Formats: sequence, structure tokens, C-alpha cells
Amino acid sequence: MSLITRRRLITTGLATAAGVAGLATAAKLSRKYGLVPPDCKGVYGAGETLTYGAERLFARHAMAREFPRSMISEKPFANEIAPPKEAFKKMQARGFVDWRLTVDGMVEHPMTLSLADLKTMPVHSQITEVSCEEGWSYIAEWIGTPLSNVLNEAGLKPGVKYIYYHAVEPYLWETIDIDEAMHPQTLLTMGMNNGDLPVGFGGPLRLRVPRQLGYKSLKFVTHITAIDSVKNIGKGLGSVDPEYGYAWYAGI
Ligand SMILES: Nc1nc2c(c(=O)[nH]1)N[C@H]1C(S)=C(S)[C@@H](COP(=O)(O)O)O[C@H]1N2
Ligand SMILES: [Mo]
Repeated sequence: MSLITRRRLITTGLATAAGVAGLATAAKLSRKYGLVPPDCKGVYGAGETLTYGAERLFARHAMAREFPRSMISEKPFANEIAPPKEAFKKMQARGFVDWRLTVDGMVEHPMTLSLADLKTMPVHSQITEVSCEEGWSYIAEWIGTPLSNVLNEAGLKPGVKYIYYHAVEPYLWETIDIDEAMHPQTLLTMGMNNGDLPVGFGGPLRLRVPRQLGYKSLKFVTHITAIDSVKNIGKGLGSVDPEYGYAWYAGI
């Protein structure tokens, strides 16, 4: 089933569950369950609320499509904005032994992990697609440890609703909700296809979020924070994308 069809089915499902085939009713249901995305200004008539609500009510555990090895793209397109800063280049020259991932916020055990630390965690690999909002995509194998392993080790405190993550340059940041963060395909990626994750694709560490559009898959991740609200980050919309007209929730 195509993704579009799946979305239409789910959306219809939500309207049906609401008892009335009405957007307003479905939106109300979404709000009742607290499923209003952070960049949503008004609940009524907001398509994103409907999609987000529907997917969280009925497709919380849905898997992003995985592909056979034969479909891995021969020439994946790195839409990189390479971190140009000297500090990054110095770390690169030393094989990223100094790279650190800080895990803090509403956790029992704040941690700072090296890549070597992350590599001691259970490894998962998946062949999934990166889809840019601009219309192109490619398929690759991604290898790393599910974010859930790190979050479980850090111990999420009650009330955590989102995971905020930013890149080595902190103006690059995103948030995802806890469902997305704990999903088995949400992967702290250190490897791609047959080797280490190249810098162009976000190496040494990228958070792959294959159930959402490419911009949620932030490259050069250095910091993960468990939070209960996105209100105080940036413009309070959950990421920078909504400031430019893209949705915070970018489910595909
Ligand atoms: N740090 C960082 N991460 C980023 C971006 C970026 O510019 N900087 N671009 C995002 C966007 S818009 C897309 S579509 C994907 C592109 O991934 P690719 O370079 O592997 O094709 O990375 C995302 N992650
Ligand atoms: Mo993108």
C-alpha cells in the first residue's frame, strides 16, 4: 500500500472513530488525547493536527518501510551543510575520538558518551529512505544503536514529552515526541552501507528518524535533552522548520 493511501486510510479511520466524518470532531479527539503538535496555532482545520493525531492514535508503532539490499541507492545524495568550523575539522582529523554525545534534561542519570561508548550498545541496522521535503530521496543502510537504548540507560523521568536534539552547531536543532524517540527505527547512526557514516551524510553521528521527512534526521548530533515542553526553545514551535512553513510533525 502506498504511503499516501495509508495516510488516507488512517485519516479516514480517525474520522470514523470520532463517529462523524468531520475534521472538527477528529481534531477534538486529537486534542482530548493531547495530540496537538507544538507548531499548531489553531486546532480547527489544521491538517497537521489531524495527521499527527491519527498517526499517534492508530499507527504509533507503525514501521517505516524497509527495503531489500538490492535497492540501496548507488549514488545517494548528500544534501549536506558540512559543519565548516575548525573545531569539527580538528575532531575529524583525530578520527572523532573526542566526539561526545551529551544526554541530559529530565533524566535520572545525565551522561556524556563517546562513539566508543555508543558502539558497546546493541547494534541495529535498517535499510530505509531519506526523503527531503524538496522532493528527492535515496535509500541506504543505516547502522547504529536505537535512541531508546540511550534513553533507557539515562532513565527518563516521568513527564518527559519530547526529545530535543541539536547538532555540533547548536542552531541546527529538532524535537521529536517520545513515541518517535522510543521507536525501534529511530537510530543513533554511526555507520552507513559498508562503512563508517561519512561526514557528508552526518558522520560521525546522526539521528535517523525514518518515519519522518529528512529534516528530522539531524546530522552531527552532539546533544540530546529530555523535556516536557518545547515552549522555551527557539520560537517554541518544536523546531526551526515550522518557522519556514514546514510541519514540526513530518510523518511520511
Ligand atoms: N546538521 C544538519 N542536519 C541536516 C541538514 C542540515 O543542513 N544540517 N539537512 C536536513 C535535511 S533538510 C535533509 S533532507 C537531510 C538530507 O540528508 P542527506 O544529506 O543524507 O541527503 O538532512 C537533514 N539533516
Ligand atoms: Mo530536506
